[in-house]
Amino acid sequence: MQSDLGATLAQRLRDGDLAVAPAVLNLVETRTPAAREQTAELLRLLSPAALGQEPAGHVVGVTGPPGAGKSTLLSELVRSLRAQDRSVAVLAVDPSSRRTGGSLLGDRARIMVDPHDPAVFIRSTAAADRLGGLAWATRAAAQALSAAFDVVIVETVGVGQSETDVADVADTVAVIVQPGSGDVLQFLKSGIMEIPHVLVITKSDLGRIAQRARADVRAALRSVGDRTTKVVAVSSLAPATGFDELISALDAHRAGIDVARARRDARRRTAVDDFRLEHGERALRELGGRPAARRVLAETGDDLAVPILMQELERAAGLLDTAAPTGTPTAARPADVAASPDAGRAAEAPTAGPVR
Ligand SMILES: Nc1nc2c(ncn2[C@@H]2O[C@H](COP(=O)(O)OP(=O)(O)O)[C@@H](O)[C@H]2O)c(=O)[nH]1
Ligand SMILES: [Mg+2]
Repeated sequence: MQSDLGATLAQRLRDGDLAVAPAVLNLVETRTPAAREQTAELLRLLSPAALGQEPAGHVVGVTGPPGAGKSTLLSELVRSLRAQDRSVAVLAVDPSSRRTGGSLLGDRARIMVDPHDPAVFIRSTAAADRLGGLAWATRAAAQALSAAFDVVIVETVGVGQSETDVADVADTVAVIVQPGSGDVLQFLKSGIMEIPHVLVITKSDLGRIAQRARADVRAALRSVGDRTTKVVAVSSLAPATGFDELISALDAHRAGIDVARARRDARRRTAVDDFRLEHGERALRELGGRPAARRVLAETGDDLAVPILMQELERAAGLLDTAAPTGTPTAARPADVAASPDAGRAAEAPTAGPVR
């Protein structure tokens, strides 16, 4: 692997070269130590510390149960964004195995875009290598691509956990539901599901049932005291409706938040998660748990990339001190970690609960 690949790709993204997107995905999805090093360099060079500002792209998380209409909606959303002359990258995280049966899965659409449009990039990634949550590569890709694309959409499938996961990479989280999704309403009301920034009801062409869905969702949000989530109804079938309103709702959310601060907090959460995945729950406990990790990170700069934050945690945990004499009572063994970067990941048990 080219030893300055991360730097080369970072420079091309900084220059707004959208054609580099496939190479960026190939790099972040490669799991060799050399590739991980180049990915870290890529992220470091695209961090606000290096850029002097947050990458300008709007990262939008789109999540919802299978069959809700996400792919069909994204085809139309991409078209609408392109009509506004905004470049779009879509990173779709596919659940690689079909965990549930049922007719909803029988009729799946693909995201349809103009294959000759150089300002649109679409990539599906399997979520198989990550036990719960968003693939590490997808987070890295979203961060990197937001330096060049106007909008980066991260699509995940599920309800209950996926909107929480996607919140660590997205500025704005939109949850997609179709009319008659009683489970989503229950999740909202019971607090199992984090309240999204925008709630989208699909298939509004279905008429009465769609109108009732909108009223039910509004009532569910009110019942948990939410007054900020925008509820938008769309129909993705021709003639598509609601997409200007959807884009306005996404833009309005982002305009109303402190992006730098939200991203800083998300990068810190991600660094702690990555530390745990890499070195195991035990290493995190030795460090003093999440509160101690958060304290370590609170001392670091606001604008640092995740790999740098992770190094700070490793330093605090004594994991970077490879010269430590043998017999030093450290919980984690740097040599082992280096030899098998996935050891920590593989050792993690899947978290129970999320419905995907
Ligand atoms: N009537 C209607 N059907 C839709 C609409 N959007 C999607 N569908 C259908 O719903 C099914 C699932 O859509 P899909 O985009 O694959 O959902 P995903 O699993 O969430 O990606 C497909 O048969 C679509 O044709 C819509 O706006 N109106
Ligand atoms: Mg789909």
